[in-house]
Amino acid sequence: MEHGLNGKDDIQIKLMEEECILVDESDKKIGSASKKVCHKLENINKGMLHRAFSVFLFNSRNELLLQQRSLAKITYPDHWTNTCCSHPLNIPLELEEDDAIGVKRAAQRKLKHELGIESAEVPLDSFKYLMRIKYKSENVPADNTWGEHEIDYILIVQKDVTLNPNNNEVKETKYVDSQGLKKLLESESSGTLITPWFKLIANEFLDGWWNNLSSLNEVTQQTKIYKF
Ligand code: DMA
Ligand code: MN
Repeated sequence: MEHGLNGKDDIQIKLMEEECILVDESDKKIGSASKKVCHKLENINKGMLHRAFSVFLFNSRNELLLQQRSLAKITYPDHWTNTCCSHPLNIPLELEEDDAIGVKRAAQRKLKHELGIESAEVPLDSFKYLMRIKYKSENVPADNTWGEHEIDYILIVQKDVTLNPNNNEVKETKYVDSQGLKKLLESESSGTLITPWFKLIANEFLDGWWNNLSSLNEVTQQTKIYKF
């Protein structure tokens, strides 16, 4: 078995074959590569960058849905994070860039796959594309194999949905208000694991979005790519 996947979950190993979209620093498509190739630290260290998305789903009480990643996940197992993250794939429907529609289709696909949310509950026009954030994070689990280096599309949804989590993907879910989120972030010091991208977004952006859920146009910057 190849280095890095030895002993990992069979379903998650198979998902490493998904074909992601390689982009340059301006998010222009320059090719494609498997999820496995995209997340190998050795490739990230050579500058390989791919397209991703992060969904922040709020209910009608303005609470944010969080998930704890399953132990089976190859990158960042057991970590608490935002509602749903993944990658648009290198297929025509998910490559379409107008209004970030390809990324929204991918988000709809993964909300169903990870959390069991029916697509009818989150129609494409319920996603608001806000901005892109480029970031890099390395080496979790700490075996010098995996990392992230992405241009991450931020998608906001406010909907009351029915959850039916896939336990190969998700260990636990919970809704938090801003006080609940603060507590979770503080619990890192007592051993709670939190993904680096969620920490970054929570520190830099989230309050501004949360305070403007009914006027998201005021915080929307669709041509901007924040770089970290
Ligand atoms: C990758 O998420 C995307 C971001 C924004 C970190 P992931 O590791 O949860 O992807 P997948 O669900 O496809 O494994
Ligand atoms: Mn990624």
